Amino acid sequence: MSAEYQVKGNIAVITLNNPPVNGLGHASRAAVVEGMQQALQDEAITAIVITGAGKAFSGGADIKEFNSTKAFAEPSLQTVINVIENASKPVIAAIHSVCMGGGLELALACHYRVATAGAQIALPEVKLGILPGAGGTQRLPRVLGLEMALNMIVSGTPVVSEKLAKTGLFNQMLEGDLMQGAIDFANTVAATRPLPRVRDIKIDYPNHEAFLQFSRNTVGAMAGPFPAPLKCVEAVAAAVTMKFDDGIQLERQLFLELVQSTESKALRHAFFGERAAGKIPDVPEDTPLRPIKSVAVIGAGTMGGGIAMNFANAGIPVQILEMKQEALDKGLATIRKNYENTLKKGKLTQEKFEQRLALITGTMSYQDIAQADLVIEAVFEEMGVKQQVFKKLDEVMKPGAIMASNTSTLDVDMIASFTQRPQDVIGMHFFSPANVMKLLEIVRGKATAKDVLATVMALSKKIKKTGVVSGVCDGFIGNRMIEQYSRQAGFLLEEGCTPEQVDKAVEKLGFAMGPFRMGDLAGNDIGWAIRKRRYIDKPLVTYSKTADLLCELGRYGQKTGAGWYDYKPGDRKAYPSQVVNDMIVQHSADLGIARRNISDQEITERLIFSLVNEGAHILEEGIAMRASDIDMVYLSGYGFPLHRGGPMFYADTLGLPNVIMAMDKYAKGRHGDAWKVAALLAKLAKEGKTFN
Ligand code: T1G
Repeated sequence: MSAEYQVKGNIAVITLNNPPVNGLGHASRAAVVEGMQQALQDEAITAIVITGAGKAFSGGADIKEFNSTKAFAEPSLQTVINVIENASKPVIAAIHSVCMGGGLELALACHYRVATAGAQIALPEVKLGILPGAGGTQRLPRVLGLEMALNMIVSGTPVVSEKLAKTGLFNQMLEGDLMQGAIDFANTVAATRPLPRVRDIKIDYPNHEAFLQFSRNTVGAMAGPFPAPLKCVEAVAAAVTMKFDDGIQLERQLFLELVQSTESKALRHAFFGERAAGKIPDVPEDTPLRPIKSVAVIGAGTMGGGIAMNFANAGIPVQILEMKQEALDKGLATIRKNYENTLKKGKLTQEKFEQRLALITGTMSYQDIAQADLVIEAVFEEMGVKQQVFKKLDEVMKPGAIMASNTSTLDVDMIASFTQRPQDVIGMHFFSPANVMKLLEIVRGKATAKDVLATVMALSKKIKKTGVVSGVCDGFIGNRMIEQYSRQAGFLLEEGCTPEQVDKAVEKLGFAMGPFRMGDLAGNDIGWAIRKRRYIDKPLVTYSKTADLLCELGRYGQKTGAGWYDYKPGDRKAYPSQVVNDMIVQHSADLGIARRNISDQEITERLIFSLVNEGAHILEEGIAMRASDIDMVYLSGYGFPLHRGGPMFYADTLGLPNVIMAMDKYAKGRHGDAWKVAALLAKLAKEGKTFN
């Protein structure tokens, strides 16, 4: 049963009980209606209290049901709401902890609402690409006023209950025991008639048109590819321009349009994907964690400094070990500057600024970090250097210390073999800038202990990262896939494209930055070093030479003032470069390639499907545990457009047979070997299935 019915004196109490957040799934909805009917038929009952068990009043409709018919199976949420609002006895919502989405809409249908402080109140549907679909856009403005309600609905941002204490949302803020307070309140209103209904509140907003037009303009400007925010404005507008029932009808129509949209399905996929990534099937959720009370970072460069900031931001003391005083001083100065910039922007209080700086110290002695619970090396990306570091760590670190490498591609098993305790070694691959990018690839070595893995996964949440587990392979998940993407980008240049054409094509798809602008930002010399290693390790894998020719010209990107594009001092804008375009045309001639016009569709298919195919290989090899993990890597670490849901989800929406048809076409062209369809992709397509 996912709602319990109790009687306390003359008060009926219906308690939602559908852990973890009392999602209003079909069983809960049916139980509430059953409880309401029982209370209304029982003459001894004078009032009804509805509340939630555990850590929430209710987190809203059960999003898991949206892709099935259960979400709308009777009793629908609308039916539950009508039963409550039209009840002949007063219904009181007793709110605590979390009251969101459909949970808040259910509370708004009650005649009264009481709450304890600290409850998160929100209509966050817009974050899932939908809008409140059970009356929230019509009732919330009636208790909060048009502006506050519209801000909450368009942003989806929670407001803590005490901040709403003086609004029409709550009849009373309770201290002490919520249930007792609610029952006492219920007894005081049991005889009150007529029953106050939110829908009967009149909204007096004379110049609402001007406000709504302003809202349309501002919301439209920031909504990007997502249709939901503007539809939220239209639904809320109905609260002041239409009769209540007409407004409800419009809200329902807009909700149904949005819930079927690809954008919303992508956002719901990302919501669950982020949570699924934290689950490791063979590591029990109650695995005891190793306490992480102090951290050490080796290397005070860009990565080391950024990594250290994550822990200071989470209130964990962190020591940075650097062997050269000058490098250490420079690294600490950069961290201070980063925090000063945040302080200047008003995104950090002076107190937090000082706290965080105080948590970061520097040292040049390995002995000083020996007692750290976790040490992360962020030294030069070369196995010999890693070997020296890990041998030293093995000597000095206390027993049980977790030793992590921030390597972006190297073999974590080999790194672990440099120590006598491979079970304590793991990969923690941060993405630059490490204090900003959400993605953390957690690389599980063959010997990595389960409690080490569980500890680092839990720590990723504490430092506000999206932790995704990867097995050991060259490039793990993200960089292994981006290699194929980069190969295709280079081949496209040789066959007829300019860097700008390729970038514009994927940016039109929604990427923040195409491959060539990204290379100029990150530094083209980084890819150059990796390719030099791969020419030796994998001589059969072909690459375009254009990127090497570019680096031989010293055009490493923004840091050298020139890359695939030209740059002007103090100006980060990328200007197409005649020098580069001439180099590319000459290279095509040297290869005897007749350059041709290439469509944006071919560009985006070759770039994205190369990611999808490599992702399928990664899945079938067990490097990634699930397709949504791969999507989370690309959404949180590589700027894949959120409204497309990640490469694997995007392929699902196109239909895998269509992906294979396109790949077969490209397999007939140059470097056709790059288009060998992964067995898993072929199997899923043949069976009419999807990755997710
Ligand atoms: N439906 C189904 N499962 C949900 C859920 C929901 N609404 N909310 C959370 N979960 C699961 C989540 O997947 C995870 O599962 C577990 O609960 C803990 O979540 C008609 C249509 C409520 C603030 O958008 O913001 O109502 O991984 O890790 O950090 O207008 O969850 O353990 O198996 O996030 O304590 C609107 C979304 C729905 C709220 C709790 N509501 N949820 O945060 O835990 S649409 C939302 C959250 C709707 C109506 C419309 C947060 C939370 P698992 P968690 P948390």
